[in-house]
Amino acid sequence: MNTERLFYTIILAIVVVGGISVGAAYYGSTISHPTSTAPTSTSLTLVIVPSGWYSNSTINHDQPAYLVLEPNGSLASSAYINLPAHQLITLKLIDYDSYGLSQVIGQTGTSNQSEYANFTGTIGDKGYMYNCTNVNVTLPPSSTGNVSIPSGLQVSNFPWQGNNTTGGYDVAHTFTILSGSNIVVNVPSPGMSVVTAQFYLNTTGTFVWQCFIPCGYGPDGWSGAMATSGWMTGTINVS
Ligand SMILES: [Cu+2]
Repeated sequence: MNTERLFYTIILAIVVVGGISVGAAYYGSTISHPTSTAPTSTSLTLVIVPSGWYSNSTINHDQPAYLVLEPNGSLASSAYINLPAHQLITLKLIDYDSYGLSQVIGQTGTSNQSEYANFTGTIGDKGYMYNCTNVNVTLPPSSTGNVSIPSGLQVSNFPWQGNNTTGGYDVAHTFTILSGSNIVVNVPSPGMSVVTAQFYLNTTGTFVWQCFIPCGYGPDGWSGAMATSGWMTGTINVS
């Protein structure tokens, strides 16, 4: 290869690699998910991703988000979710966020609202937990790993872990359906886990869903994702 050709080969390589980098950055900064087109269904599967690209204009661009896993396998925005009234709904939360203890639960950032560590409004006020690597459980003798627990681990709440100053609740996010300020359904989710729960919604209309673990940015953690529809809050239409 002569010197001139080598020069242009290097330039081409820089352009190609640079172009891929720019393309990846551009894609990352503009990614958005379409509104769900799935028909109203009795099953709702939500994926919690830890670091969506929230904004270019802040160093806090990494924000967690709930996304709807559609029946065809694609991900859709959680801003508007349609659910049926008077039918048993099976909710599955697939939580890819990291495990951590939440010390403060509550919008004020000063109160200790442990009700968000409880399963509320679900059948039996309980849920089922899979991939429970963060929880002390006894496995059946034939089991080689905790993912083989066939029916999941029944959980009614996640108790405070550790001591008073450094401990917390084993809850990374909640999927909480509100009627006004009343909790209709509360499903807590530890990080790196799968949680299922079943419930009925017996009133038609529009409801707010909200995560109640302050996982956004700002001094109290209630900005960013926590205050943005399709991230840690949204609307549920029950019909
Ligand atoms: Cu959250």
